[in-house]
Amino acid sequence: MSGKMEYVTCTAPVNIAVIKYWGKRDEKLVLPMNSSVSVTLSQDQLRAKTTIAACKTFSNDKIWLNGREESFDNPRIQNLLHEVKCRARIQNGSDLDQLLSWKIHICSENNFPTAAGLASSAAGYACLAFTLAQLYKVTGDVSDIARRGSGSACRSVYGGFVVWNKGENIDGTDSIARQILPHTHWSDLHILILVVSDQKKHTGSSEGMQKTVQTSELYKQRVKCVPERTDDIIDAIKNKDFDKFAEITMKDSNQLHAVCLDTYPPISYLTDTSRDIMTLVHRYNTFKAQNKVAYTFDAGPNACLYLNEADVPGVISIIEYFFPPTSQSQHFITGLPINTRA
Ligand code: 2P0
Repeated sequence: MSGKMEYVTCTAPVNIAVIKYWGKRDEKLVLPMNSSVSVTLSQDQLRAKTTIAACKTFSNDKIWLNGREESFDNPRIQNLLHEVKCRARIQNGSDLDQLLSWKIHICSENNFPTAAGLASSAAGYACLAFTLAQLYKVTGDVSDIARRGSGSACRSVYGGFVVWNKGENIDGTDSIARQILPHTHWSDLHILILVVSDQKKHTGSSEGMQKTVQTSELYKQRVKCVPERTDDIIDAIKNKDFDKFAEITMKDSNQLHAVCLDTYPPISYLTDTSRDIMTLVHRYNTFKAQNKVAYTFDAGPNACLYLNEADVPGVISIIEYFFPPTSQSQHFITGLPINTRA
């Protein structure tokens, strides 16, 4: 330690789920009702970057997100920080007592537009957990630390194809993410992100999933069928079986939005344009006599399309033909090779 100040900077990527996380069995520990599977995107194009400085002379903990100061009194941040510090004390004994007593300043920013409608909290909290772990010299898996910030963040700790096992333990120790395979396993798999609307979503994910668990009958059925679907998509990834991968991805996205609509009062994230994109993808796949493109939608109207690299130019030209950008619906289209985290 240098005496007066310590600082660390790290980056973390975005991930897009193909088996969706929706619903918690423990709100405080952020333990999910079902396991989920995702693909981590390349950090060249989409990433969060966090710098944390700890200083003897800082009088308060502070945090800035994309240049704006936010409240540090956020239970998710407090929970995450508490866990990292506990682990630091266990792993390092009294060596870090001085550093752990200093206040910290956190500065985090994303390199992608908010308009992209991506789960910025996943990259942001993964980055926060990883950077804090570096600062306090915590070793080992940090996915369960990231999970305390935002559930989906635990998947952004790893690159390539990732599963977040829901776990069985009540203390959440087995609710962790792990890499299924690195991005090199299926390096021609690409993602296109279509921005349908850059409006802020009306119902946040945390609130939405809580209402679904409380009120949806259909959700009980979803929880029963996700384990088999998770095993099947992991097999499809291992076998690079795009046809199967696409079918499961689209069915799971559709089921997520079905349980949202079955929530009372209903939650509706998709728009007419989202549904038009779904129709176009199915027509394209029918025309090609196999699944060439898969759509998936998170808690918003924007589409993420999975496809093989060879199909990217053709699919982009069809999308540009049917969905020309307008002042209301701008399009942010990018081809993203999957990659590992730095
Ligand atoms: C996912 N989503 O698996 C799903 C699909 C949105 C739809 O994970 O309450 O922001 O912070 O744990 O992680 C969004 O949920 O929710 C999410 P919290 P989070 O990517």
